[in-house]
Amino acid sequence: MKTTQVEVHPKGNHARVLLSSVFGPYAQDDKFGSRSINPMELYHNQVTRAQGSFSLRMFHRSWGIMMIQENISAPCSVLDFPTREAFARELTANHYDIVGISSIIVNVGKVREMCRMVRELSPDSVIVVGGHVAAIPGVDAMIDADHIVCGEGISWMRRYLGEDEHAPIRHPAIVSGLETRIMGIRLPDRKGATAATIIPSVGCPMGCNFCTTSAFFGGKGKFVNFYETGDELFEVMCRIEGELRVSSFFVMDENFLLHRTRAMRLLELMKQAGKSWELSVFASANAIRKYSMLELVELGISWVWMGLESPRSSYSKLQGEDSRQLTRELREHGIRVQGSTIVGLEHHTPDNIVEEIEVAVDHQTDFHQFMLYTPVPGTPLYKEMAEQGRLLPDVDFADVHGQYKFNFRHAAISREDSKRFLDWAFWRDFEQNGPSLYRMCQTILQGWRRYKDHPDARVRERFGREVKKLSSAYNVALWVMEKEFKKVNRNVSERIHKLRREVEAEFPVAARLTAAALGPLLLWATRREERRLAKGRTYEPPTFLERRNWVSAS
Ligand code: B12
Ligand code: SF4
Repeated sequence: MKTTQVEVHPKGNHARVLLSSVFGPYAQDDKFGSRSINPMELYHNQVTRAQGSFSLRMFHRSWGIMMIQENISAPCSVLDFPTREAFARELTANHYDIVGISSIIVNVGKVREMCRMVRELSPDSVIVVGGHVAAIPGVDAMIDADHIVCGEGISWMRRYLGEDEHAPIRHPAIVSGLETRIMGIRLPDRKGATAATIIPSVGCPMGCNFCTTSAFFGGKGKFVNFYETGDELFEVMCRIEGELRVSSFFVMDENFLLHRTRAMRLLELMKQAGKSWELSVFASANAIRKYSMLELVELGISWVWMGLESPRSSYSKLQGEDSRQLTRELREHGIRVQGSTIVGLEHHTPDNIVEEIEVAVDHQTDFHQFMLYTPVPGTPLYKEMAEQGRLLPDVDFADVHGQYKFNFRHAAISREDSKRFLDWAFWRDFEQNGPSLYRMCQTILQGWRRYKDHPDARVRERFGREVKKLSSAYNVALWVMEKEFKKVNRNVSERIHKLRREVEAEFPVAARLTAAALGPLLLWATRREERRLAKGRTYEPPTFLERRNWVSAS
């Protein structure tokens, strides 16, 4: 049953808890809802998927269950990315009073199977299902769970275990990405080399009608803040900086810059303590415009994920901003931009959609996510479409993720064409603008040139760190991209050549030497990767099993 308030578990915080994500493998078609086009990856799934061997490949842990584990005092295991066998093994090797399963909507078939397995292998366990899957209308009839939790899970689990739900949130030290691969090379998972993930809040008060995260955590005007103030956030970041030896943070907050007071206080503290941090953030255009470029740079904003939508759409977050101008400006200040464009909005037609995609591509962002306009269960848009009788029957939830085909009847575009336009958007962006890695190199160089002599040592240090990569490994990559891209678009290849020359003019010795020494090797690795991908090579994340408060469990 869907629950908000429940009785405390009879064993209170002595209950043993298993928290698991859904099982893999993911990047294959199977009866549980895995899909080859839906790998457990961010970039290759929805951003760089048309970029072949230049696509950025990496995995991200399931942060929701890591957050819950860190904030309960019960003995608790987190099992992340298990196989079905590993899940079965854990259920039988240990007795669990509570089995929590975390899932998003596409994976509801896996949740069903996992509930079945728990009933069979650990019949005394209480099954709790949380995450976005809980938003499916009638989900209780689809899965055999005891509790289905909508919304924020830390407070729910604390209540269920009889703990103080209002206690301060402890933030786990999370390495943001793992097993990064690009151009056929797997980068070493060195401590400190990858950003740490910080989650200041969940939800977003903007309440766009299609937005699933906003709807799930309360909708328009609502969200759940884990850290209200810049002081709290600074303290968490300092601790994690030390634990993971990082200076770079992936800030997982739907609209970080919207909370200006908190961000400006964070900046003040960073300045006082001389912190030269890099922050990757999600932010809407109107929130970005609340800051001067210098403020953004001083705050260490080095990557922004920004919704571009359509020049004709009615979403208030853009408010007539010239998002092309904003993108250009951000990049000129060394801030990488990841644009996000929705394909198949209500006003799109076969006649205007190509032009709208061209406008999106013309933003020349570093990265570009394209997504189909998708009514997702739990959102106002889904309700509206259901009321209008426009949801297509018989679309498997495993295919409702915005990277395949429409799940609703569009006024002007057919289901089949939705996929064609989406695929074309990814291709067009790649073909016109080149590999994202090349575009990032452009942004890094612009930032370095502008800020290398900046009076604030924190700023100089940050751009210095970034440009170090450009003068070595990235310049090797430029050499390879220039060669390989001739086959795709000669014009872009020439632009890459020009950039490489500029980099080599700035760093004549290091950049030239590394390109000459390592270029042929990287070219070989890139071509080998291209062949592997053509043969259907996919990547899967490793399984993690982590226990907390475990000793006291006996
Ligand atoms: C990191 C991430 C990923 C990672 C992997 C995550 C993982 N290990 O599963 C990657 C990049 C691989 C990924 C892939 C995909 N993702 Co994703 N992803 C995210 C992202 C950016 C952050 C998730 C997160 O950690 N949030 C912060 C934590 C704290 O929040 P949370 O996970 O929701 O958890 C809270 C509650 O939900 C609840 N809860 C969660 N689990 C449980 C379990 C129990 C027992 C309980 C009680 C409570 C509970 O408590 C938590 C704390 O409050 C979200 C966007 C977002 N802002 O959340 C999208 C998001 C979850 N992804 C989404 C989608 C659609 C996908 C993809 C299909 C790609 C795509 N086409 O968009 C693929 C699916 C891959 C697959 N095969 O399953 C959608 C889900 C939509 C939906 N309604 O189901 C989201 C919301 C993005 C969006 N706005 O559309 N994703
Ligand atoms: S601004 Fe972005 S995160 Fe916020 S509601 Fe709109 S789409 Fe969702």
